[in-house]
Amino acid sequence: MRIDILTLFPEMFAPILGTSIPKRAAEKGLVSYHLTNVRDFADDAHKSVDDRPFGGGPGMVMMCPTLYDAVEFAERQDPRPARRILLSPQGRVFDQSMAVELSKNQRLLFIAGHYEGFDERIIEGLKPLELSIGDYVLSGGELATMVVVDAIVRLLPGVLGHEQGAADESFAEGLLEFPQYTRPRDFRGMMVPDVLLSGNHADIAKWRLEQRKYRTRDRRPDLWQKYAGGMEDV
Ligand code: 4FV
Repeated sequence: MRIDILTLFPEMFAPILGTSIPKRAAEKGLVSYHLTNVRDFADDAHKSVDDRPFGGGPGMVMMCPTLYDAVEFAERQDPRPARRILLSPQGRVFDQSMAVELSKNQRLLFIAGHYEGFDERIIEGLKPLELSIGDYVLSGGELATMVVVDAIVRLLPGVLGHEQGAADESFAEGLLEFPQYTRPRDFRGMMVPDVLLSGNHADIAKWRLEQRKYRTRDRRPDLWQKYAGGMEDV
């Protein structure tokens, strides 16, 4: 998979993409990262990429010409068509099923914004998939891009070895994960549940499913509604 990232702060990405699983995935040749600084496409003396909003109001808006030039330049660097993804609070809220779906693409191109947001014609013309990582306002799209890239890259075949674990089933079945325990058995008087030490795999599986249901019902009524369709005890 080829991942292009268009940003005003390319220096933010090296620590994240150059560490742990995202790094190893690139070392294995399963993904390549390509950073493009949008400001390199500003053609006025002040290298400006943003301007005041028509109609007034606070803040600045990212301009069309610079961003279009940056996208078209990045896309010319590889013949494979790119799935354009723009990070913004107005987007669909990202989740595991979207990570799975996006991990099936050959090429992704992320547009990370700053300021108040984007000139609407960037969305109208470039028709990116608008993604939000949650209902809060960040100072830029870079952190959101890193979150989405991390969630996708770890799903690429061959990236995760034995790490591929229970966590990945999370959400896949619509339930939160069961509680995990490891040594020591007794930590400051807090014991590991006996069932997990029983060796009885049927009992362990039963207990874990009960825990997943209880946690989901208790902590995520939205997920429980989807899973249990509101039925009390399933
Ligand atoms: C955001 C989010 C987000 C809004 C203005 C960057 C900021 C600035 N992106 N999920 N939540 N973006 O807050 O994706 O452009």
